[in-house]
Amino acid sequence: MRSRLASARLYAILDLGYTPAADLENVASQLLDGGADLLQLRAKGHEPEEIEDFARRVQPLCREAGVPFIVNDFPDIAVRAGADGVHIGQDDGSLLEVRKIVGADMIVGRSTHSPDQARAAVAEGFDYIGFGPLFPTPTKLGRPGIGLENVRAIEAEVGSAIPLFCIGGIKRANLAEVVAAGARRVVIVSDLLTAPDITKAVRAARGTIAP
Ligand code: 3NM
Repeated sequence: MRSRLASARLYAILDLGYTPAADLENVASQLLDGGADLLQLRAKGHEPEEIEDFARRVQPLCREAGVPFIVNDFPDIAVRAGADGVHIGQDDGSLLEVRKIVGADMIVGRSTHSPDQARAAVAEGFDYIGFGPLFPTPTKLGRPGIGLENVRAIEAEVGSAIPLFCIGGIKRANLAEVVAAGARRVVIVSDLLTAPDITKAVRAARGTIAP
């Protein structure tokens, strides 16, 4: 699964803010069919018991597709659900604390919101980072956009050490511009989950980021 991470270009997130719980398997299958290279479950505001249930439902689909499955925020749930990794934010403790729960083999990713945070995550030893939000986004309210100015430099510096996924307000409509600014890997959430044909939307995005 680490080799899948190393070559990943498009990271999709199954976000319960957009996808009703009843549609999880269906939408996960569409994201996987379209060619998502990584899949995260993000269920802000749901109870841990519920999130574990969601994770147990999505995990087998990712496993069958050979796509790493990452759980947002909950290392213990990631372990119990048989996920391949966990993603944590800036306020969710240190890598060492997470490693005590998930062990040495699981993928652990970190959200970063500035070049300095990105450098710090590499120094700490995270397996990959999100870098954003590039643009303000309703999926993660309250953060200004970083913009595209730093993307090329941070991709050259940090992205050569660990996979760096640009995130936040990225859509098929601006993806070419994001790639032209130097992004090699991206996370796209709402633009894929709200597309009328999710599989087709993922395929189009995947083709733009890595033709
Ligand atoms: N994390 P969309 S931005 C989940 O900057 C998330 O760390 C961000 O969703 C960060 O593609 C973000 O709909 C939301 O803008 C991304």
